[in-house]
Amino acid sequence: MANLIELIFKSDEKADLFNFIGELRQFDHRYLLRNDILLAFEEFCKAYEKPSSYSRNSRLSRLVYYTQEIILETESICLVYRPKIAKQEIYRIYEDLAVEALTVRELLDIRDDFVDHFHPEEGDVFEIDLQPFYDYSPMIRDPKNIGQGMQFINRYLSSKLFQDPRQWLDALFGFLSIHQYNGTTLLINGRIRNQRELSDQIKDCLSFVSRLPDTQSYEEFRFELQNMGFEAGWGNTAGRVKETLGILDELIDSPDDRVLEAFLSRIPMIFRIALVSIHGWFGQEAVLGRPDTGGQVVYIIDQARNLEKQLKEDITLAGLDSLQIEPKVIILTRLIPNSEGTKCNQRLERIHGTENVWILRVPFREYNPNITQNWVSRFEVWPYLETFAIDAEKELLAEFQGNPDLIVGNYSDGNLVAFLLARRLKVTQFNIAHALEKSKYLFSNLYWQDLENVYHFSLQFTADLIAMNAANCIISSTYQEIAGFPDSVGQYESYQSFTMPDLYHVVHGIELFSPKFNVVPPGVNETVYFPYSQEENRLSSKINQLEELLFVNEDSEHIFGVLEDPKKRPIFSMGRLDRIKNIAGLIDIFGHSTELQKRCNLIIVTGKLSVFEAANDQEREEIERVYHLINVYNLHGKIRWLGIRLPKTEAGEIYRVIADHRGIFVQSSLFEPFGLTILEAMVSGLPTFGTKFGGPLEIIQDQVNGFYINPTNLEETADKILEFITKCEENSGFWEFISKQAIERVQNHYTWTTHTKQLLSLARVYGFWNFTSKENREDMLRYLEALFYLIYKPQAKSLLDEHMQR
Ligand code: UDP
Ligand code: LCN
Repeated sequence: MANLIELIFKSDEKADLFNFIGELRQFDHRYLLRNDILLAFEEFCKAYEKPSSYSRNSRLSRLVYYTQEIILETESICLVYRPKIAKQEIYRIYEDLAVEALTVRELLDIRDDFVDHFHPEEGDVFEIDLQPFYDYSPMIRDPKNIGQGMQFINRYLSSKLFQDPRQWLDALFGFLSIHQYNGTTLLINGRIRNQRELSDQIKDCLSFVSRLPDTQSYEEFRFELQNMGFEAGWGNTAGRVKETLGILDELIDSPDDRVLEAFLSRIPMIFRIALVSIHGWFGQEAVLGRPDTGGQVVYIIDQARNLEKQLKEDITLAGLDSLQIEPKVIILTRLIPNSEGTKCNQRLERIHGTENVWILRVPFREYNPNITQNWVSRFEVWPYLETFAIDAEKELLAEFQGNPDLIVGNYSDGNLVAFLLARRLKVTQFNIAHALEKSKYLFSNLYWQDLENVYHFSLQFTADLIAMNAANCIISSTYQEIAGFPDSVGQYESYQSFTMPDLYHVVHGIELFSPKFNVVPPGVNETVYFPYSQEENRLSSKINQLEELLFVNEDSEHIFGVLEDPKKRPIFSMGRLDRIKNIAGLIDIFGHSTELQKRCNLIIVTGKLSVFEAANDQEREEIERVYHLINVYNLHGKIRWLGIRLPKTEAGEIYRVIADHRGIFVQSSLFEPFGLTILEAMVSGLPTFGTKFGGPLEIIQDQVNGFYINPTNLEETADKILEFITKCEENSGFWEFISKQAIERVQNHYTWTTHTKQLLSLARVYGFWNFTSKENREDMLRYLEALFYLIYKPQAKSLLDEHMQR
């Protein structure tokens, strides 16, 4: 039993626990989540006149604080207690306060029973358990190191090199022998036949290059190196070759993780990368703000552009320029024949400002053209992915003229396709979630059958389980994405155990302590998003036009609202009209506070503002909700709503124009997996108020370089904004102070240069790890394939049948 519960039972707080359970029974629902539980505790403390110290410091308060959910059963309660990150305990407490610990299996049965889907007399439900596959791989121990897989693996591998040098040096030699580019051998040739010869030749080669001037070009001594057994790839100058061989020499003599990391980061083994992103409108112009089209597109284009830059730098430094190596990055997406004026019907499109970064669009097979010729919601793409992967494989091989060296999946659909491709091509697979829908929608798994009609979570969650377990490495933008906070569950953590009533139970869905997890945050495109004070870089010709657009212009089709006093401080927000983005919630916050309306205007940018333009019910409802709230609170004259899609550079300038007016940015999502708009606003110098649900909690440091809000608490949020505005009015430097802090936060922690360097290091380290450990993952991959064929495909088939009727 949990120590804490034991202590409560031994103290006079036992009676409090009894009374608190009584309080919980006053709720008219039986499944209580953390917010309900905290509210009930607040009520309990009031009703029982507890001192304020009790609600914070008592044992019961601690138990309540770390309890994630409570299910009220007829004669007992079932409590899910998360005493610390990535640890869950389950208890049943009976009316007489007898306690028993429950297993995950029992919890899943209780949840099924709650929704009347527990029928033991009909036999067990299929149980998915991936734990056995992780039993033999090394595991991180301390939760605070979750998400630092690369450091862990480097330490693990270097200790192996130390403990068992013979075997590991053989492996290292084997690894160095396999590298080539289009048939040209790199690094070492057949003159070096084993690790012992490698060791000897390194010393000879080091003494040879040490006699050369550091700046001497590799081309001038390449034949001497070749004779000693070394091919291109060690460096572009004598100095660089000396350094790289020196690091390898040190690694062989006294291995440690730092040296291993330094060495691997120099190995030229990545030249061709496929980034897979299927759903939405993937393009460079006029797509942001369209349904399913937001940060993921921005992220991938910026990442691809920076990858090319970094690969080129690495190739030059490795001394490979003379081999005419051209790194290539392909963003694989779907081609949409009815492209609505976008370029999404073009097969190939080069990314602006790059030499060899392409969008490659492959169409879904036709099936029912009413569906497949058009945009398909991300919740409905599932039936088309397997054949898409088969078709895309051929196109990728043709475009790359060979295999890619790395496949990176994005979002559930892209990750599944990455899995299918990586499996067939035997290439390292990386995953990026962007948003795991499971944590976005409350009870999405428990009520999946009711939601299936619209969301098809049975497919999405199965695809997630397959792809996240198959991936060699998972890139997350924040730590919380993996393992949450002390008081909230992480996005990946929510896949550890869950029930899909009548379909399956997941008793161990993902291993959070696996070194496959790596936190690598994204950056912002610094040529588009930069501080408002950098006058020299700003779009001076456009500023007046954007001022007019934001504050004055009247255009009934794309702009709603005329400001009574355009000089008031602007509160700004920009986002898609997705329900979770909660743009309407911001109107509610603003409408709720007359004081806020007195002192500020609200300016909102979304891709559209007419119900006739809505692409789906969610968008339509959100647009209607916004108009409704504007009328209910009578916000006319105080709000501007722009349904526009601006070219990228102008979208960046908008934040700066708002900053010129000493405005603020508010991001009011009900849940935000990461939140690129937060980075964009902060680096532009806007004091930013970000939702405390999700990624912004990690980007912003509250009161230091921005502010947290709970957008469901209208009054509290309005008060926080008002408090800031009052401080700015009382102290003319306060806005500038927070603005400066916000800029520094992004510039110091969120850059694409750091991101791509880390990503490429990961690609090398995980490539080496797979090679040297000879980790046999085939058993797990076979199990995952079984899930694909036996669960995913039948569900996809029934969705396809439904599509064929439309
Ligand atoms: N964006 C835009 N116009 C819009 C809505 C969004 O240009 O009407 C851009 C925004 O600047 C950001 C991205 O789309 O670059 C949204 O990314 P974020 O991570 O904030 O949210 P997502 O839409 O991915 O959930
Ligand atoms: C998807 C989201 O919803 C955002 O929170 C992220 O910032 C974006 O993807 C990029 O990863």
